[in-house]
Amino acid sequence: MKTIRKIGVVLKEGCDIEGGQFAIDALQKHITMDDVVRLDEKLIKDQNPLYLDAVVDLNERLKASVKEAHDQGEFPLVFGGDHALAIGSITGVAQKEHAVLWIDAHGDCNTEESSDSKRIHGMPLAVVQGYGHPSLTYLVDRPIEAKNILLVGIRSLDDAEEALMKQWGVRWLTMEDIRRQGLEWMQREVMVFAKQAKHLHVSFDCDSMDPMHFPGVNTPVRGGFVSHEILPLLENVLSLDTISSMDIVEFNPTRDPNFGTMNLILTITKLLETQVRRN
Ligand SMILES: [Mn+2]
Repeated sequence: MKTIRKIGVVLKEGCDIEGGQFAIDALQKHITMDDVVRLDEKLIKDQNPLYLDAVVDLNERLKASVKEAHDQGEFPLVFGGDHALAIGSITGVAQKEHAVLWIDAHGDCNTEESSDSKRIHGMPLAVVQGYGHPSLTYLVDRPIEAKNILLVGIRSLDDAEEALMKQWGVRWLTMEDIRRQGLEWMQREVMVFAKQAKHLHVSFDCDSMDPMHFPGVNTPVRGGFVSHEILPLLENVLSLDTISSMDIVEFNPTRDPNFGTMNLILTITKLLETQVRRN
């Protein structure tokens, strides 16, 4: 039985939207964190990408915490905080042939050149492949290969970002594909991908969900998943013994009046605890 190490990351500077900094406080009412990583506000400067030094410093410390957990045979479960933290949560565990399942409304494959907003939370999946600002890619010891990446739930890509994803050979399932081909098709595609992985990291962005029911996110996009579409998929994926780490990101409790997003995070955490205990 594996121990889960729960790591909270207090971070909103990757997206620069108010409210996300309270995510860990809100989650700690229900979840005991083993470690909490905070941004060093002294490092905040106007930079491109936005707040680069502060986000790099945070990811360096997060990477060390995740790596320590992983090296001790534990399962790092990282709560955020915006998606910029995936740079640390993935580089801390990445081994040869490491695969990443990225569940998100967005592609998060921008570089500081392609990005209009210059926000690092739109860049982590580029960075872990080794693309982007050198201060960010400096954290990458073992780039994730495009063939070992699958994005699911996509419905908002920037044009330049989409061109990069095509060029790199990253594969993604859009929400449109999923609606057209059906949930069973999605399940099959994801499980074929996940089952061939030697080591699997799951990055779950709460904005993959439909904001009508799950509004507690920084950058909502209409037309996302509902619970019964995503929970069976996660249950299957999390039951694989190759899954070795996960992050749950972009929770903004100030936009979650009925606790829809909060409750979903608690449900996924319980699901993971049950599945990891079984492995
Ligand atoms: Mn994201």
